Amino acid sequence: MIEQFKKDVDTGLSAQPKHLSSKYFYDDIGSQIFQKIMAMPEYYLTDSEFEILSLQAKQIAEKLNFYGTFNIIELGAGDGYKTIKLLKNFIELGLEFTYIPVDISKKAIDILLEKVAKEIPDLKVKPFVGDYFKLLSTMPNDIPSLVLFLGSNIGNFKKDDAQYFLKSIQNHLKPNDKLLIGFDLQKNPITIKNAYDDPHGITKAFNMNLLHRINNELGADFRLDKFDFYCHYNPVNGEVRSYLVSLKQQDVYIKSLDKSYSFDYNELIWTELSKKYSFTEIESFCTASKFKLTHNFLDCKHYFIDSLWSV
Ligand code: AVI
Repeated sequence: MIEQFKKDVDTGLSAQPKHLSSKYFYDDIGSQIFQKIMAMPEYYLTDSEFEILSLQAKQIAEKLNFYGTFNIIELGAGDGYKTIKLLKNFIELGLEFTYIPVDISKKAIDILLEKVAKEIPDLKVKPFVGDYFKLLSTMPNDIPSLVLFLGSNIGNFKKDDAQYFLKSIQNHLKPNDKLLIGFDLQKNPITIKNAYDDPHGITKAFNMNLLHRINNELGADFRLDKFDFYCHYNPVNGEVRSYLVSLKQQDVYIKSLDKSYSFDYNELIWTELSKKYSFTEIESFCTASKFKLTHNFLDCKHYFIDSLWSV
């Protein structure tokens, strides 16, 4: 894990233009900051998806067409805030299922399990720490699965990577399985801009934590006061791009790589893509990854879609 982190940091900071992957945002501190982001009034994604899973659980259950027991496999389970609502609703509807949260972080799974045990003590839970596809390839043939990939996590993938990821999920599913996937929709650009360029500075802290992490884990000497945060939403292509900006010409040394990296005055490090989708893009992703679109569940403001796909 640390070797891959070192390699990616070296590749990203040696590239022109420089980049670092947002997948490294989520150490313990980063995950806590992300909780704060999700609680911000400007970050509408959480409320929109929560509304869908709260108010449309019955309709989702009907569209699943599952008879008898099934599995709910959640990829990148996170804190479970929205999923717990869906699980509770499914239980109230009398559905019988086992919840299988999957995450590469044991800590994330442990926190989630504690929460689930408190809120839904009778729920059957079979957590899995590790690779998504490893888990998917071990699922039995006789019980159908609903795979959840919520929160517009797909929006953090570049287009080709997203396509490859969705195709890989499709390859691992059985004929009766379903995928419920969250997409953040294109909307008034000001609403989107405010969700990422927030006035509280929380998204800035989320990005800056990446430098803090490189300092701590790789022995770098990034001076956090010499970098700033910038983000931009382009309504033409639906991309929010986030950056760190070097506030002066400076060199940063990374001990574990025994290498220095030069930053020009105002040079950017691209840290994150948060893609916002049109209906057409969602449909073409679905078709290109060989799924069939069963139903789109939207919130009342039409900000967000949980899209149900069949194999
Ligand atoms: C996890 N992911 C869907 C979030 C997003 O909206 O792209 C991460 C995030 N970055 C800044 N704010 C939230």
